[in-house]
Formats: sequence, C-alpha cells, structure tokens
Amino acid sequence: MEKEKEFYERLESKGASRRDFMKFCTFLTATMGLSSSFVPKVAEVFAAPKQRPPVVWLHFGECTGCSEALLRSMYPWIDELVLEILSVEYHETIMAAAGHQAEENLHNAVEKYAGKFICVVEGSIATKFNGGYGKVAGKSFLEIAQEVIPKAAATICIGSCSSFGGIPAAKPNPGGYKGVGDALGIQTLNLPGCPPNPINLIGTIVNYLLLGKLPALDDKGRPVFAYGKTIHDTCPRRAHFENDEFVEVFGSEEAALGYCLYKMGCRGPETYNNCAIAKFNDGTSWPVEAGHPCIGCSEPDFWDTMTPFYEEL
Ligand code: FSX
Ligand code: SF4
Ligand code: F3S
Repeated sequence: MEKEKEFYERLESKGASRRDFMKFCTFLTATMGLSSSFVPKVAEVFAAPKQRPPVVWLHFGECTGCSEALLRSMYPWIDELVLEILSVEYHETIMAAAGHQAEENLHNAVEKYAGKFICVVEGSIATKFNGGYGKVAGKSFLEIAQEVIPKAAATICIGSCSSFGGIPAAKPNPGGYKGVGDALGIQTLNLPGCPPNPINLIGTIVNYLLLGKLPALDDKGRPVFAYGKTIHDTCPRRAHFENDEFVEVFGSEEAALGYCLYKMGCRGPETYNNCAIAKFNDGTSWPVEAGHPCIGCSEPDFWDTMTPFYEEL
C-alpha cells in the first residue's frame, strides 16, 4: 500500500492524476486484448511492481525513431512509467555513460544478468563484408548481436528495421542488412512499424510481467493482439471504400469529406497493424485519419514492396 501511495504521489508530481493513469491502464488493457477486469491488475504492474526485469537495449542500423516514439510522443510521463517497471541497464540514447565506460556497462549488464535480461533491439544488422557496414566501438553489429542476444531471456525487436531489415535493407542493400531474426537464424518477437507504436511495446512487456509469458505471436513473430488485423479491417474510412467513394487528388473536396485513400496508394489492405485503434501521440491521430495513405511501414520489405508510394498498386 505504502509503495502504491508513493507511486501515485510521484505521478502527481509529474502532472498526472490517478484518473489519467487509470485511463491509460484501461486503454492499455483494451489494446492488449484483455477484458476490463484486468485493468486493476495492469495498474498494479506499474504501481506496485513485484519485479523490475533488467533490460539491455541495443541500437544497430536505424534512425532512433523507435526510441523517440517511446520517449517523447505519448503521455509525457510514459517514459518514467516504463522506467518504473523496467531496470534499463544499457540504452545508448538515454544513458549518461559514453565511450569505454558505456562498453563496460554493456559487458557488465550482460554478464551479471545472463539468462535473465530482456534484450530490446532497434535497427537491423549488416551481414556482408564481416558486418563491415555497421560497427560500434570497433565491433560489428553482427558480433555484438551474437555476443548479447543468446544470453537474453527474451529478445524483442522494436521497429521494422530490427524486425525485418527495414530501410537499411532496402534495395540494393550493399551492406547485406537483415532483421535480427534473419541475421542470427533465431525467432524474435517483432514489433514492426517505422516507427512502431510504443503502446505495443508496453503491452508486450506488461503481458510478460502480468502473465509471466510473452503474448501469442503470428507466423512473422508479431503479437496477435496488435497485428492480428489489417489497417483496412479497422479503418474508419472503410464504408467509403465499400461505397466506391475515393480521394483522387490531395486537397480535393473528397479529401475534405474523408473518403477512402485507396487510389492515393493506401496499403491498408495489405498491412497488419493496430494504428486505427491505438493511434499515435496520446491517441491523437494516425496516418489515415490525418489524410495520408498507409504506406505499409510495418510490413516486411515495405520500402521495396509497397513503393512507389502514392500510386494505386
Ligand atoms: Fe527503423 Fe527504429 Fe524506422 Fe527509425 O530505430 S523502424 S528507421 S522509425 O527508428 O528502427
Ligand atoms: Fe482501406 Fe486505406 Fe481506404 Fe482505409 S483508407 S478503407 S485502409 S484503403
Ligand atoms: Fe505505418 Fe500504415 Fe500505421 S504507414 S504507422 S502501418 S497506418
């Protein structure tokens, strides 16, 4: 109880009321596909954590948009909430250490928590030329991944790059960039999207802490709760699609009326993600709601298979 009281006081000091927090937990529980009876249990995971699993967060070939998405764009206190339930031992974007000290931190965390830590990976891995297209501290991404990932209790690939190769793996891909699973020949849990929605990472971790296991995955390693349906299945413009009401020019009357973006190149019918439900930026909006076609950013090889963008395929 004391712990919980302190938690709510800390939250209050960050400008978030208990009500805001419960609203967030209700939203998270629904996103995870759990019934509302789980809301108090989900709240407890944050307010009275029983364990704080150590996390080693690796960065390979990417733009850091995935970390940015988590740290900036949701509820202003979400980053602190994540730090309440996780013990982030190594994260290149947010840690204070640099140079040799950072390297030492990584090495120490991996040894100390071997078999216990969650490895979150952002970015893809260069595999050609002995991994020469991507290095940190003189070691190739491939070497780092081979050293760290087999020691993790679970590996979560955040973003399309670590999941499937993403933009670094786009043709002609001279460095031989691959997703982590492909590069290492292992099965990873994948949260694709460029960037992915941070709520799906939080849902995955809360699922792990609450139920003691990772969520159910589809054949591409994606949690079914988030990637079980296509954008098209859940799109609020779907009725317009069925009625043959399409936008054909940006800025037109049809665009203002919120007609379907299929003829503007929308890849919603081929893209599995929960953007329409989870939305971005604290539930504010998402690409199609903002009038932009879905470009299929969470599908494997989207940069090659979904282009040219803005053209009906
Ligand atoms: Fe990739 Fe993430 Fe796109 Fe960027 O790190 S999924 S390029 S949003 O940042 O990996
Ligand atoms: Fe489907 Fe895209 Fe049209 Fe929505 S805007 S109904 S996702 S084609
Ligand atoms: Fe990406 Fe399409 Fe969602 S472009 S962010 S999967 S709407």
